[in-house]
Amino acid sequence: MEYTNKNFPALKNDRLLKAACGKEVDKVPVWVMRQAGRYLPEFQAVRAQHDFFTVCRTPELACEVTLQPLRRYEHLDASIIFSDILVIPQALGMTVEMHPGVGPVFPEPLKDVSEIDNLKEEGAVSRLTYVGDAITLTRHKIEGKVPLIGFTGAPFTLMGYMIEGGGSKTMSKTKEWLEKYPKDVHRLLGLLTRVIIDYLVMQVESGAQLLQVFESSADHLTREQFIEFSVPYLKDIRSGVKTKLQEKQLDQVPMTIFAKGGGHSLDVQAEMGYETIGLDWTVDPVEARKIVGNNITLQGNLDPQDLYKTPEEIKKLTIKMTQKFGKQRYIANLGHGITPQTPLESMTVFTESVHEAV
Ligand code: 1CP
Repeated sequence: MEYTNKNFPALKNDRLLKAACGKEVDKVPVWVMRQAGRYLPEFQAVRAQHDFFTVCRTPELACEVTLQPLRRYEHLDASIIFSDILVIPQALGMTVEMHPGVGPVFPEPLKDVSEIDNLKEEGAVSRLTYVGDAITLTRHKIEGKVPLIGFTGAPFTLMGYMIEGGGSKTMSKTKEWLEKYPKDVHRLLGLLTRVIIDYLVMQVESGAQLLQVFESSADHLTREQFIEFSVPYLKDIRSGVKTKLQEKQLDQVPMTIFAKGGGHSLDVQAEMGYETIGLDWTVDPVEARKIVGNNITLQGNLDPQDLYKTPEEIKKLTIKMTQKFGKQRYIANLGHGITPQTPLESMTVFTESVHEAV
C-alpha cells in the first residue's frame, strides 16, 4: 500500500478531538508533553544510534519514536509527532546542534538586528517537508488508534532561542532587544509568524489532526510584554491557519496554545480564538475555569516533578486534579514536559488514574 495523505485509517479513539471541540466524552483524554523522550529506554536506544536531528529528518525514525509511548502506555489518548520547535530556525538558514546533556546550541546566534535580513524566509516551509512526510507515515502506522498532534514553537519563543543561542535562564539578550529594538523585534516576530502559519497548514495537509503552539518562554514576559510581543502573533497564527485551511479546502482542526508562565493573562488568551488553553502547574484549575469561561477547553497541569512521588501519591494528586477540572472541556496532561529521570511506572499510574477519576 502506498502511504499518502488521502487514505488514512479511520480514527477509533476521538476523545481528544471531542474534548477540544467541547463535545461530550466518556472519559477524560490524556497525553503528556514530551511523551516521546528521554525517560523511555527504547527512545534512548534510538538516540544511541542516531543524532537528534537525524531522527527528526528521517520519517521512519520519527514515526518509530512517536509510536513508542503508545506501545507502552495503553491509556494514552493522543500522539505528538516527534520533532522539535527549533527546526524552524534551521529552515531559515541557522545552524542548530543538539548537544547531549546540554540541549540545543546555535553556534552563530543572531548578534545584531541587521542579521534578521539574512534569514531565508522564502522556501523555508519547503525545507520542512520531512516533518510532513513523518506525519503522513505516522498517521498510517498508528492505524487510527489515537489522533496525531502537530506542533510549532511560537514566534517569541523561537526568537528567544535564535538570539540567546540556546536555552537561557535569564533571556537577558532577548530582553535587551525588546527594549532597544522593538521595531526590529516586531519585524522578526512577523517573519516567524508567516513561516509558522504555512508550516502548520502543511502539517494539517500531511495528516495532523490537532495543532499545539508552544509559547514555552512566556514565563520570561510580564503581562504587558506578553500582550505586546506574543498575543498579536498567536492571534495571527490562529486566524491565518483557519483562513488558509479554508482556501485549500482542508478540514479545520482544533488548536491549543500552551504559554508556560502565561497564567497572568488567561483572560487575554481566552480571546485569541484557540479551542484549548494549556496550563502550567502554577495555575489553579478552578480559578482558570472562572477566567476563561465555559467555551474553551483547558489542558494540564500536574507538576512534572509529582511523577517522582510514590504511585499512591501520584494517583491521589491526579484524581484530585482531574476532579477539579471536571470531565467536560478538559484534556489531562502535565504542566510542562516529562523529565528524563521520571520512573516508567509513573506514566502508567498517571494515565490510568485520569481514566479512573471521573
Ligand atoms: O537528545 C535528546 O534526545 C534531546 C531531548 C529532546 C527531545 C526528546 C529535545 C531537545 N527535543 C525533544 C523532542 C521534542 N521537543 C518534542 C517531541 C514530541 C513529544 O512531546 O513527545 C517536542 C514537542 C519538543 C518541543 C520543544 N523543544 C519545546 C517546547 C516544549 C517545551 O518543553 O517547552 C522546546 C522549548 C524545545 C527546545 C528544546 N529541544 C530539546 C531541549 C532539551 C529543549 C529545551 C532546551 C531548554 O531551553 O532548556
